[in-house]
Amino acid sequence: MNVIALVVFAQAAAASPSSVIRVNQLGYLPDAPKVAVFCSLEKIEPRDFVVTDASGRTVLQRAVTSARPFGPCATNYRLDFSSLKKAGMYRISVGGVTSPPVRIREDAYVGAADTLLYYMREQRSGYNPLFKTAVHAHDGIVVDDSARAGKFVPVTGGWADASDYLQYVMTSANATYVMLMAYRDHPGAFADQFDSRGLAGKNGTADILDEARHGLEWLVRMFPSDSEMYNQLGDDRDHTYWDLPTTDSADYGWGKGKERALYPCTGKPQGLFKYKNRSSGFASTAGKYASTFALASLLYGKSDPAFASKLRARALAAYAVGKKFPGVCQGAPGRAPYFYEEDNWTDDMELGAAELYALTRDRRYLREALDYASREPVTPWFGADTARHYQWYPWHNNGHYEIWRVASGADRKIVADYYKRGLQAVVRRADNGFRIGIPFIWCSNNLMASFATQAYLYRRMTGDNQFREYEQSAIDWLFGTNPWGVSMVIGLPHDGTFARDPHSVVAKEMHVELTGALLDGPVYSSIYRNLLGISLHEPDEYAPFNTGFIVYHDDVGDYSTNEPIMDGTANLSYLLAALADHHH
Ligand SMILES: [Ca+2]
Ligand SMILES: [Ca+2]
Repeated sequence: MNVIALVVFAQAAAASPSSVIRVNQLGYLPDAPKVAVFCSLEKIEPRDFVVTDASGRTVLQRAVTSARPFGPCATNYRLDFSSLKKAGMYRISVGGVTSPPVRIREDAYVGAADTLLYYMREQRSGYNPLFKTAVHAHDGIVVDDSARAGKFVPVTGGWADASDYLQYVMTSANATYVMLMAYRDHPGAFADQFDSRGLAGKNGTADILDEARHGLEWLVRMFPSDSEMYNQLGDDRDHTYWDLPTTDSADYGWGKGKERALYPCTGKPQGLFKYKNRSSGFASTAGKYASTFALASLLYGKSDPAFASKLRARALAAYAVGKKFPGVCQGAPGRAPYFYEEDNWTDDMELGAAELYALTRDRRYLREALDYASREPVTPWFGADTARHYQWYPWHNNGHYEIWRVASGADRKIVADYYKRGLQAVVRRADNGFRIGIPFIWCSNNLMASFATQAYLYRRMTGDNQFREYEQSAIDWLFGTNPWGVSMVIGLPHDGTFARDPHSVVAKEMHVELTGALLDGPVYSSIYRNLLGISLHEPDEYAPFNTGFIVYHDDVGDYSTNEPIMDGTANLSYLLAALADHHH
């Protein structure tokens, strides 16, 4: 750090207030729980808080609710203004501190799920509407499989996974699945303002279906025959150069910028260099193909029967592969020790079986779905302190909800209780002022979104509101009720406080705002300190709030907390669509 930077750093620190009120910047639904959080770096004891309306009139005065300190907040109070239901713009004041604008609006979430799609379109491989040209158009060449190594397979398409350009069926199938599910349950939440290539202009199809179809077509290419199931495109040789997708010069052994390496599922540990994964079968990937294709086949039955018929056949074939080869097909490491370490597969087969039952009405699939569900009732990170990278994935198990949709009586109660057990395990850890009980491992925002989604699904399935405050706290956290006061989705809301320096070469070199991107989110400070090759490029504007057990940096150099993530962004689409559609 040079001397000038040190001076700027000192000034920024001196100017930072030591007490703040954090709010959900996107806004509060009139009938939802409404809580702001007061955080002070010092020990202080305010008594009442007041809410004033746009004309400055006091509309509510209440006692603060004390809470256990959390992270940098030595003093934490919850400011519960749930009784205020009238739409409007307000401010909250306590102890000489005033909040950012507080919005109460029926339509607080309208359009929010569509905003996520800006980032999805920006991440496209094949034709990319930001660059207005095809990117990564030559994929790919099979590696790591003695029978087919060296074979070219046309698999251009899909989405770059994050700010690197690797592509995974694991994350892409889940992203596609969740977008289809969001459209099925909340079609009214989505608009039609873009065409199938992602360019501005209506095409008669909801934009979320345009995006899901972009994913589906890539997934069909990645599972071209019953004996060829591909899992990953590219590896961390991608990280050698920090360049744009249009000029990606990664070299997979046959020249810079040529075809990328294509990894099949093999059922055996994989890794071309020093590190190996722990792959043991096909089912984690096969189950995801099956569920995504089966749900899509149902949705396209009327509008595109030929495509629906093809998807049905691929869904049945994928599920059969998963049955034959139980176990996980993990991400393949390259030269670094980081890879997607998915250790569970019964969740994926459960979801596949549930969707195949919905599609075929063959009761064998429902029985198998229930059997798989009983083998992992609770997604194991719920209630845990830590987990390996993407060890329990998807972050929440949509299979329980999908069984509930098609099952009856006692079976519906069984799967609702599975969700309840997971929610209880997180809530037991959430006695702090932010009511947050997730572990702050890498990609904590995905855990936050999935906890809220599971709580929402449980509430919808049972009418039981006992987790409602925690569901809302997780949503609020994502939109600014966190120690840093930062919305974790870029551009939501457009006048809010959100990341200006995400870890992204596209944002940096193209000078574009990555609207709609969900960031990785805060991590344990112990994780941040131990990551390889990580450093901040500028003074940390949030330094006073990075003194606790978790950290977040709005800095292009922090790939652990400030990198946008494709699957997390898509995963959030269901929850935001449901919140936009909250009367139904
Ligand atoms: Ca459209
Ligand atoms: Ca899994």
